[in-house]
Amino acid sequence: MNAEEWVDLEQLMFVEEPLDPDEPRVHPAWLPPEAFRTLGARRVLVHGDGLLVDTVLDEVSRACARYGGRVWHNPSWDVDVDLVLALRGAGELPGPAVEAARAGAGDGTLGTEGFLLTHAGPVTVVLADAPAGLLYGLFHVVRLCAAAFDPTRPPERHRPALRRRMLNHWDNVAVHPVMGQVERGYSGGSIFWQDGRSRRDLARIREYGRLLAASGVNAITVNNVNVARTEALLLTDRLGDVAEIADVLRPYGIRVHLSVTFAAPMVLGGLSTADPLDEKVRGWWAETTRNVYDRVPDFGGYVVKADSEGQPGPFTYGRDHADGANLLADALAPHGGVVHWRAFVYNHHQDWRDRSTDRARAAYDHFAALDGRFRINVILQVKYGPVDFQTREPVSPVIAAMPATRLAVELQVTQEYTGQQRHICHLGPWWSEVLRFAPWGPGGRSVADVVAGAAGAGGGLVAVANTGDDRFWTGHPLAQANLYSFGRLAWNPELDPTAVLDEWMTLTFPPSATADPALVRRTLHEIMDDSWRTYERYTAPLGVGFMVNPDGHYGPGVDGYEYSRWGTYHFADRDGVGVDRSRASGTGFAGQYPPYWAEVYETPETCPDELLLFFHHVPYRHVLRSGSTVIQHIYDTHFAGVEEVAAMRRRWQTLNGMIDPAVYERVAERLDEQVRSATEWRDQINTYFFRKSGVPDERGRRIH
Ligand code: GCV
Repeated sequence: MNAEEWVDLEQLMFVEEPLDPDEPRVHPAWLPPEAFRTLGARRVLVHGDGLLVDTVLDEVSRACARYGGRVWHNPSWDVDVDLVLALRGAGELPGPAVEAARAGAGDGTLGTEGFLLTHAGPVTVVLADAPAGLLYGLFHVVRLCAAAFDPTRPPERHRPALRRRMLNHWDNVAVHPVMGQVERGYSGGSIFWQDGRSRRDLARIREYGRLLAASGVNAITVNNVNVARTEALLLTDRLGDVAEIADVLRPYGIRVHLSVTFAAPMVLGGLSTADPLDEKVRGWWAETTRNVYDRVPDFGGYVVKADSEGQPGPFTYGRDHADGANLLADALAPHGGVVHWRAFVYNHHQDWRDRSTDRARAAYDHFAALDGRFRINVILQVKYGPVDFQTREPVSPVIAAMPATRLAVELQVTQEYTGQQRHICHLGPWWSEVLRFAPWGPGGRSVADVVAGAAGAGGGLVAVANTGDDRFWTGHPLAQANLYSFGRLAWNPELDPTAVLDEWMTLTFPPSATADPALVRRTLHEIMDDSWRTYERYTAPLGVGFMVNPDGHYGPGVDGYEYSRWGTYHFADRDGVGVDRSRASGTGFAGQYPPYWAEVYETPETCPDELLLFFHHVPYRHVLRSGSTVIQHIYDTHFAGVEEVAAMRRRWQTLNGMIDPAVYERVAERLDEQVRSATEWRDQINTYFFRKSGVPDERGRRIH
């Protein structure tokens, strides 16, 4: 390839001049025009009508205009085509779709979001029963590239395992004095709000909706779960701003939800109470919710953080969380909405001297006894671990404890505790581990099964978003892969996270626009596949968690939380480290699990190494199941982690000149910071434990 061709390809890959002058100049993430080349060169027939069918038509038309294909919409005559995208039940189907249906492949309902990909002779056929299915089918064709047009490819039927696949934005409308525009946001400002008002950058929001739909996300909240006064107004006076966002996201099958404050009847309605059993309060919520649906007919519902970290809730009135959640559920029920009630409730004014109180126990202690009391349209939203989005935690015991409640699991795509998008930390493997975990023991139902629920009636999967107004959406360009992986795993939790990463790479760095696709792919895999475990190696060891700088949660602060009120301690002394959460001698947290895991976690001998210090306080010379001692493991993993990050940086440098220079530079800068920060982590952790234990490194490496 000569230099001139390369420049052309580079422009195709990274569109600096959008087709539409109103479109924002941002990185196209996993939907660069080049990813549509195969589709866009084909003759395509779109059959059906409706808002989302128009979206399909628009996507296909743009691709065909760019790459020389042709598109027909509901033609009344026979046309020769390569691809048919057809809605069943929308009048007489085009010939190839009839043929595909006759072949039997089209039997059975595809649901509101499913689709079938099949072939009728040389023609590729996508069938769906509802417009959203057609849109997902289209993005599947894009993902598959040429493979979608292989007539020998067996028919594929796709339906999402989880009905609800939601992103929560912790975006503030007004800039918070401590948390800023986006709480725990590492990608610039909010795409929705700026300095107290709506940004009204609808082109950017539309582009976001498109990316989310292509990953499988179908719901979103647009404001922080910590709801301050300005944000509270989104429910009433500023509802127009919410309606505007909903209008833009609707063509991509994404429903808007709102985070609301439990105190809204007082803050907004001027009532003297927010007591969930008070008739005036109930009336206020019913009327307010009716108004919301008048403006946003497909409004999704409310997300609530109550009696948690200072947010108001039902405890003030001597009521419990079921009373609180049911109040909102009753207001939403006539309109088909749901309330996501968060289970992240704990005492954030703990006395560090008190070793009997255990923050890990809190969600189960608050909620397990309420099982069966929640309305059908309440979804209890449970963080994946019992503490707070750590790099490693056991799966929350709440997930197995509430068979009569709809549960959603909450993940954190924004990398609050996993390197804040300055570090490469591909989280797909971690989420996959969580989703595949079998809370009742190996071979039993998985976490994914629980959140899918019977006949799809579960609560689904939720994640805190990592996006902002940054040019690359996610600050670190490679953090886009986490957002993409979340959507794909929410669609199908059984997907192999490395295969999902591969999909993301193919779309984001299309082989047809990449100088050496094999090198790029291999290098990205080498850098990203194991990056979560690398991050784990150089940060808090063996599941003990935290050890972060309390001021912003970035970088090491081994004792940063040790004498604080937050309930996140490691209890390191000269003899050992870790939290005794056993039933026999500790806080009893291990006993919150069903018998299989309660037994496994109960003793240091049976507890998996990676969670040892989460469950047990052990001497430094305790021998792990791996054969190493705890102290030697700490030294070895911290030295290894930094070496791995240095290797990541060297590998990245081999891509210089191979990919979009802006992506290259941004990642290169952040890798410099990752090497610096990982080194700091290594030195502080190793030095801390060397000084506490007095045990030298067996290999005599430098510890300060
Ligand atoms: C939105 C953690 C974060 C908080 C966040 C909270 C939550 O504690 O540090 O910023 O608040 O989780 O999930 O509600």
